[in-house]
Amino acid sequence: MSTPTRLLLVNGPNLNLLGTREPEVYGDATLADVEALVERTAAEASYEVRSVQSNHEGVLIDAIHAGRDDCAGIVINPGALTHTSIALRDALLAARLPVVEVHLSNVHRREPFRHHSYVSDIAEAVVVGAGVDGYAFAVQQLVRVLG
Ligand code: CA2
Repeated sequence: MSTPTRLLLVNGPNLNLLGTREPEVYGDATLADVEALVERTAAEASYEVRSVQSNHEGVLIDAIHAGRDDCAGIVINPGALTHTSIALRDALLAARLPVVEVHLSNVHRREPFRHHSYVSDIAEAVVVGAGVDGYAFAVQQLVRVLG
C-alpha cells in the first residue's frame, strides 16, 4: 500500500455552531472557514483533507477507525469529548496515526473541568487558545511530524 497523502480533520460536538453563537469565546469564523483553512494549509504540503464533524461520539470513532486505512495523520478538536471520552482516546490509540489536538479557546484559562484532556498525552502536539489559526498551526506541526 502506498503512503497516504491525506489528513483527517475531526471536529467534535457543537463545533457545527461555530460563527453562529458565543463569538466572544470561539470567534466568528464558521466550521466551513475552518475546513477551508485546513485544506489550504495541507495543500501547501501536498496533502488532501477529509473533514468530519459530528455531534455523535460513535460517528467520530467510526471516522477515526476509517482514517487508519487511508490517512497519514489526524488533526482533532474533540470539543467537550476532550474532557470525558475514554472511547475517543481508545479509537485514536487504535488508529496508530500521529495526532495533533487543537482547541480554539485557551482551555487552561477556563473552568477546571476543561483543564484535563484524555487526548493530550497521546498527541504529538497540542494547540490551545490561538483561535482558528490554531488549526493551521496544527496542520503544519502534523506535516512536520510526518516528515
Ligand atoms: O476551545 C475549544 O475548541 C473547545 O474544544 C470547544 C468545546 C469545549 O467544550 C472545549 O472545552 C474547548 C466546545 C465547542 C462548542 O462550540 C461552539 C461553537 C459556537 C457556539 C457554541 C458552541
